[in-house]
Amino acid sequence: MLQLDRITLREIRLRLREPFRISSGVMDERRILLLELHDAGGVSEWAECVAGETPNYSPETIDTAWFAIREWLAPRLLGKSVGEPESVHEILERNISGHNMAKAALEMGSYGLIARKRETSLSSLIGGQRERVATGISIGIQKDPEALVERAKRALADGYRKIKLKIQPGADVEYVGAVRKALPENTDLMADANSAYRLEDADHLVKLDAFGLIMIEQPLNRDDLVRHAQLQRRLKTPICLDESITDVARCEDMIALKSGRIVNIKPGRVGGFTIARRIHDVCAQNAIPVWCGGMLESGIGRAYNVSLASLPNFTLPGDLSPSARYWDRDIVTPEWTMDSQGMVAVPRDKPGIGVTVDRGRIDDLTVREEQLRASGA
Ligand code: OSB
Ligand code: MG
Repeated sequence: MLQLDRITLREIRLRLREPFRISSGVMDERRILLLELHDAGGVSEWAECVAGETPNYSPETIDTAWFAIREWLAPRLLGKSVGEPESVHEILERNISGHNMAKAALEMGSYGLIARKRETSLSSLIGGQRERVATGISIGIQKDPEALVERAKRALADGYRKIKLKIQPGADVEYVGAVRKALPENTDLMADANSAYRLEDADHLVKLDAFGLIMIEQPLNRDDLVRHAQLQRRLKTPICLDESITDVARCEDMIALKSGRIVNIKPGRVGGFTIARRIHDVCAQNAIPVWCGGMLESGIGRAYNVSLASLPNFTLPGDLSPSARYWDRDIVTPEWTMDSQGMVAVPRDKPGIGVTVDRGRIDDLTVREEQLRASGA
């Protein structure tokens, strides 16, 4: 049972150790929306909204999410009794379309809070099984192929089990080819285009087939399931969809149309754990491998992703890099670390999200704060 009597929204600013460039934009400082969910029984847990600063990856931003949570979503939970975290999705979904990242922050926070209340780990609450999850790195677009090769070599030496290279027109075949040549043949390499191409680029993208990539992520626009299917018929390399998969139906359509063969699951993009788990199950039934994507989360959002990635069909390494890949100092203790085999430990022996939030540091980083309470409270 869950009864939220207060939700604290905060915006913190956290500077990335280096700018992260993808085809649709560059980030150097993250504006992160954190939520603290307070249960009437006195227990609380933290959650993170993964919306970015600009609507390039998805239509949502930190500011639209803040508004949606305050105006429409949080009022549906505050002051009400909720039996199971599974019912939160439905409560938030009814007659409110979109705003998946805003919904996800509340929905996932409800799972975290219930785990904390039951003194069980988030991973066990959702049926996770792995003690450790395999980790990949996502490397942003670099100024030239040499710089990218240097990054990729370092990542391999660090132990990462999958290396993802961001690409865009003008920084693709030559860049990926240089990395392929410089790394051992058996290195799992992939590219992520973040929708930078059109179907007319198919002849060009076919050149990537020469590099034996384990997948190419989201080459075309999010709504282009039919075009992705046309492109997949031309490519040997499996297409993995990210931006396109916003709900279970979209995943079923991908399978029916053969628009892709692998799915990147980001719980924030699909509205939370309930749908993330349904997509995981649909994929498992259809022999579609899945992996957990990242949105440059702080240590709080990372905790949710690591727990999700402990489910059985997350068979490919996730974008779950350790804290030090992103930040000089994270906002949780212990910070997220990776061993030399590229594995991150799932905190299955700790209650709730499994990390302690550094409240003093968050206070220092907070630029805006708002308390949400049940109306009339
Ligand atoms: O497409 O996966 C993506 C970051 C921001 C927006 C979109 C994406 C990404 C990443 C980052 O690739 C992965 C990570 O968090 O390490
Ligand atoms: Mg992606």
